[in-house]
Amino acid sequence: MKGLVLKSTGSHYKVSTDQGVMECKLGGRLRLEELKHTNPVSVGDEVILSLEEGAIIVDLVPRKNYLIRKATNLSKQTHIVAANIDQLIVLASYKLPRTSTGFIDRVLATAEAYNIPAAVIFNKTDLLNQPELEKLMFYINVYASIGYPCFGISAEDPESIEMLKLLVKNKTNLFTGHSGVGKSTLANKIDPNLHLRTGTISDKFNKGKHTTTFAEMIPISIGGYIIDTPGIKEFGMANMDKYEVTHYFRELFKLKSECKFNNCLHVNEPGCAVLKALEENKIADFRYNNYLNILDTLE
Ligand SMILES: Nc1nc2c(ncn2[C@@H]2O[C@H](COP(=O)(O)OP(=O)(O)O)[C@@H](O)[C@H]2O)c(=O)[nH]1
Ligand SMILES: [Mg+2]
Ligand SMILES: [Zn+2]
Repeated sequence: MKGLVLKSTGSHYKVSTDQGVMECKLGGRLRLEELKHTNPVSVGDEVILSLEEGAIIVDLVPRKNYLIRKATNLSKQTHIVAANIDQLIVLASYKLPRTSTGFIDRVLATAEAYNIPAAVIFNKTDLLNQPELEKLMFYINVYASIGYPCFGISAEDPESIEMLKLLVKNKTNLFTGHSGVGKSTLANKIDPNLHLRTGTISDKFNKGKHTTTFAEMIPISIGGYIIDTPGIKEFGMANMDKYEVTHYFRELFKLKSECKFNNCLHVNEPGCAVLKALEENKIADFRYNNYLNILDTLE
């Protein structure tokens, strides 16, 4: 029998099947994988169940994609955040709290690296005055021109919620973003039956803790799922090769073949098409600076 993993607590898995939701355990062969990953099976995984001796997950359907992070600072193990994600939604806000473009671009680059389509949504636009709205529009235009669905919304605005519903409907959506940007509030607006806890107290409590916090995949009434993930801070680009990073900034990748040297890092090389485009204002300074910052962390 096939099933879809909605939640894992480490030893037990909540699996949705034709016969309803079941509590399952992991079969022996899959448990061997625990050497590599703290959780060999994650939310979003399609699994094969055996019901002979209790409900046991005996196999895993190959994943379309998955997102990992390092389990702890010390261990070599990785933690699978979620699998088979249709869309990663970076929830940001211009103010209260301010989301840096550095954060947004790291998440977008990670999404590119893991083959996950991404969108950038700026919440809390109701808090902005005219000059702030104009600055936000600048960022929105940049992301939209690169090809990311991107718009500003406000949780109390019905039209905003309709736009958000269109974006998430019938997809498995991973919501990510700093604590306090409105992830839970918006999920509750998308599906008022959810009653997720809002406010930042519980999130603050989790901050800085390295114990594994598990994401949960929540079915929504309009079709599809929302995965609200903690632990976004650790979204790793740690193992990335410096030369790889260009591939994960779409607008840089497009220019790469025009650079004089094919191992160009676009820092100060002669004949660099990226530096030329930067000078001609064809790519955004902030995106380029965020690219350089990622390179720095890899050196
Ligand atoms: N002004 C304003 N406040 C919002 C908006 N969306 C959420 N909030 C508030 O921001 C706080 C954090 O929201 P929450 O959903 O818990 O954020 P999460 O940590 O990302 O899940 C709560 O007090 C919400 O009421 C919005 O669009 N505008
Ligand atoms: Mg929340
Ligand atoms: Zn170059």
